Amino acid sequence: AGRGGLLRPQRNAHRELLDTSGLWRFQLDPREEGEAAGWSRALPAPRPIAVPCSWNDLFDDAKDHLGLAWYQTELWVPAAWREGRRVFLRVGSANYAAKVWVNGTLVAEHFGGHLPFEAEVTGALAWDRPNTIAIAVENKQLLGRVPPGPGPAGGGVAGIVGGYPATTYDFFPYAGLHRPVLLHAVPAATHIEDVTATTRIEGRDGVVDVTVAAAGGYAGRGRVRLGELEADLAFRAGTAQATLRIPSARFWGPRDPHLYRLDVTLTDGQGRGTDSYALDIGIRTVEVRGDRLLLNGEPVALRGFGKHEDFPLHGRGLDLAMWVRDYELLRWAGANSYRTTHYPYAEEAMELADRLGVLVINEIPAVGLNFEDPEEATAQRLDQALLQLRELVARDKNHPSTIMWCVANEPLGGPPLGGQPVPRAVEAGMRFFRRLYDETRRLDATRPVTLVGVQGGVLDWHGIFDVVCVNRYFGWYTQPGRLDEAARVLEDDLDGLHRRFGKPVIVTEFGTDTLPGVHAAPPEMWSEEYQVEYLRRYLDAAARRPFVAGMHVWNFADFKTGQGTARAGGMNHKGVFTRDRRPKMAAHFLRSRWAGT
Ligand code: GCB
Repeated sequence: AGRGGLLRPQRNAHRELLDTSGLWRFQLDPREEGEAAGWSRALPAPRPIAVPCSWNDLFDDAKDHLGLAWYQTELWVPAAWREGRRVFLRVGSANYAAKVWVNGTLVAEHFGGHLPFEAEVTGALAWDRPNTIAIAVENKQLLGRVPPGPGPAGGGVAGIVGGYPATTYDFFPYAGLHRPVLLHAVPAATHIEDVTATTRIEGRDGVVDVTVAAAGGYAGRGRVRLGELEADLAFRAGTAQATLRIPSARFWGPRDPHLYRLDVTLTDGQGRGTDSYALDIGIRTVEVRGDRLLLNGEPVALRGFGKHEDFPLHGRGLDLAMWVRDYELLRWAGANSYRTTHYPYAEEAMELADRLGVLVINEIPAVGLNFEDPEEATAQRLDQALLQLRELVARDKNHPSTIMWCVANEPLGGPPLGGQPVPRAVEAGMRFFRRLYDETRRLDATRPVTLVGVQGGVLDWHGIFDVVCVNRYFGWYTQPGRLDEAARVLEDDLDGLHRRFGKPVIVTEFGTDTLPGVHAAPPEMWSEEYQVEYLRRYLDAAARRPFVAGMHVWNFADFKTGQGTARAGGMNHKGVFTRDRRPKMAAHFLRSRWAGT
């Protein structure tokens, strides 16, 4: 709780948790009259809505509504929380901007659609009646936001985006309360605000460095336990550190995603616990050495996908069944990795990745950046990007599955697909990305940082980062229908990137729109055969190049987009699974390649 971090709330002997998920009341506010009219206390004409869930697929009149809308619920807070407790309200994700009221008192305001925020509400609560929680959310596509709305330069890749609703990116701008809203209570005297666990490998030993932050400048004692091991914590000005060494440790990785339970406890003068927090950690290292990406000191090759949080009706709302199925399908296909394209995913998804040994490139929502847009917009975006980066690292720093941070997807510094870069835009991007790179490393020096580049885009920016990630569509957007030629262009391109940067290269996107059931021999675009032959050529090219540290197919599954001429049925069809997770031929092909079956 509080400034220290974004620890996921948990229930234990000292902590309480109340999940408000369920049916809330809902009302669109297209004229933005609700705040002045007191809608934070009661909605004049509400209808029921599910939380968490996007609002767009639930009501016809809300489908393309990206303006203001109100959520409201009422609940009793347990009387036991009244004494000796501080109570916080935590919103898992409100896409994009949100204001939160408790019993008519404004308690929080937040920008950014995919990361949690919380506010202390102790003083705002009532104990003799139900409490009213109201959250106003809007997802306006504005120039200074991250992701930005369409600017004068258009933003995004013309012809693919720019449909309806207009966005700078190629996915539907789902809006609403996408993750659970929680109330949680911690001890009032002091409580654990943050825990940071970093791990090292020394010979066969695993070394865990733990930093704990406790509220109110806590200067007392505590302890940290890891299995049989235990260390004392002596707090000064609210922080304490300890190091634990596990002899002959089990190192976390896809083959053995072993997690150790780390228990942190604050203690009183008699050594009795006053607060505690438990964390499952994996002991592993990630490192770039020359042109190799190393996991636990060994070269690793990522096999997997770009994804979306996207499912019929739920939209981007947390769907645990979808996540469990998706991880099962990743395993089925023999994948070991994915990227959180193009925004941070649910904490539950990160927890599953830890447990199942899946390697995650964790990305902030910086998609659709165009450095030809006005300088003022770029300055606002930098602030938003930094904020989201800080929140993401605070939320996910302890997940062993997060092996890399990604600060942007396909920024433009000139026309895409091979146009001439615009020097002023290239320089603006250089300053922007250097700042993001430095800030990421300052927040977390234990993980490589990357940027995902667009085909034909600005190459200079990659020089700043630890790993060169590129999206490539030779054989689709260029060289259409000409797979052999596309493969030659790809190979030259990869070798050029290697010569220039000498770093590991990951092809973070490559794919073709594929309509299930459409067949063609010889393969033609949009057919299942074409997708297979395209993927085969890309994987073959990578297999011959040890500096290629990963191949992420675009996309895991078909996903909803805006309406436009390039997206039949309002969908991007580059999935190897359909939107309802049925395999196309390409899924079977990948399974035979990656899982060897
Ligand atoms: C890209 C974008 C992704 C799009 C994809 C496509 O490069 O990163 O968001 O969906 O291309 O299919 O055009």
